[in-house]
Amino acid sequence: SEKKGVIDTWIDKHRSLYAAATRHDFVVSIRDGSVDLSSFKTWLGQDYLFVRGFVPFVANVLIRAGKESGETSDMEVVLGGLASLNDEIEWFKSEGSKWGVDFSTVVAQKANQEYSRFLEALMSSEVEYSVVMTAFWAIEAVYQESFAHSCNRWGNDGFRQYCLSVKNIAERCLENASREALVEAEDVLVRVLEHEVAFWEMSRGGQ
Ligand code: HMH
Repeated sequence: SEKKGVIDTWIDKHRSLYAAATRHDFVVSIRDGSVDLSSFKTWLGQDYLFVRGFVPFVANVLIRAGKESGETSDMEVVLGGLASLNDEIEWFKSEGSKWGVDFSTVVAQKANQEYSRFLEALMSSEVEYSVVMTAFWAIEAVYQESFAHSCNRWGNDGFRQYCLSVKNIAERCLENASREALVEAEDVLVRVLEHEVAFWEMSRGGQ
């Protein structure tokens, strides 16, 4: 953690994309309270669907952490993440009823569908564990960083610590990864950031 790892090097290299994903106008508008209600409701419905698709992805990471990781603690970290997704779904449901968003009628928009397809592709056994862990970290870290100062759901210290644990797992795996896996992991990190930007754009667009 003191020495700069490969993930931080990549984040530096793709700094403007990382900033676009974590300091998007839509998130800033949630933070300062100026958010358009219909955009917020769109985000709520779309993110609820996203999380439902994210659960099988994390379950796949959990299975791989049990089978392929050299460290027993990897599985416990991922299990903690899966458990918090259970709370997250409950949180979405209560926000949905608070704001009058009926999730049963929400249909995934294009950016959401594309993000789901990307997650499905990552569930293939062809994709290396180090690459999957990098993607997993990036997906969680974008929300942690985005909401660090505005939403306790993702801004709390426990979630911050959990993201750091996932980052440490990814870093450890990347230290022993092949040249090809490193290229793929950087590409996957960039693609997560692009999907997150598209997700915020979609939310801001409303409907
Ligand atoms: C789009 N990315 C999106 N939604 C989420 N709930 C997360 C990441 C969780 O970290």
